[in-house]
Amino acid sequence: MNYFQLTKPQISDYERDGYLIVRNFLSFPEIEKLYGIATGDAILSKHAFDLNDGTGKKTKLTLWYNPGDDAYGLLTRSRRIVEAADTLLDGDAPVCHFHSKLMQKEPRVGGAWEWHQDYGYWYKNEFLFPDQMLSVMIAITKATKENGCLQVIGGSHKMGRVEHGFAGEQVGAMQRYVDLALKTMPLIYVELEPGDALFFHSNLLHRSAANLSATARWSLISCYNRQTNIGYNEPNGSHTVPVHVVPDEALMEWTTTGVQESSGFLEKDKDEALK
Ligand SMILES: O=C(O)CCC(=O)C(=O)O
Repeated sequence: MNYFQLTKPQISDYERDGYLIVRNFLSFPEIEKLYGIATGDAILSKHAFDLNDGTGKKTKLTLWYNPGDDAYGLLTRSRRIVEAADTLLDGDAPVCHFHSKLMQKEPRVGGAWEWHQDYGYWYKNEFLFPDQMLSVMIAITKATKENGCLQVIGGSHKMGRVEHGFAGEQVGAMQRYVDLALKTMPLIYVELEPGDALFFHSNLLHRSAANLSATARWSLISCYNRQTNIGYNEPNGSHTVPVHVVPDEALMEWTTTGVQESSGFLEKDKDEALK
């Protein structure tokens, strides 16, 4: 397996744009294995919940805090992701995993995500340093305009945190600032092939439209944080536990399964802060 490392131009692109797309981050056999496990994963389905968007359409996801030895955990903990996060995050404390979400945007019903910054949510959890938090989205299926791929406003992470209010069961950025950002910076549709990765800053404005197509859009989003960036109002301690890194080969070579009950799932009714 090739040793993956971000290049200097990739790092500069991330700093300038607040996001970075890495094509073929996972090989075809890796994504095939992950997709096979995810689609037959009874524990994943058991802990999935629906989130209403502003129009009452539902989007389904499963969220957990502790990455284990299951297929998703081995990817989330793989050297290539953790080292890339370490390169892109501000500071030098160990990299921790905050949480992962398996997004299951089903055909014709998968609801929209309103314009927001992840730090719009995480600020409410009283994290102080947005530059020490980022997310990595791995496309498990193709993500296209038609099936509601992620949209981002390039460079919007440089605006700092925008005020957020509620939009359906989600949190949405103040429309006036979204409109101004759209007038000033480019809107990008992040179309991905299975196995592509998107790294994005916690203050990058992003959203996605409903999936009105006939194909599902599934992705894994893992969020990382520096150990010294404490979420004073975040009950789960995962975000200060350094990631136990595994070799990139683990996903293919280790015996693995679907997500485990010990992963620490978010149950929607118990917690109003969804991320
Ligand atoms: O997967 C999507 O469509 C949007 C997800 C998102 O915006 C988020 O998790 O912050």
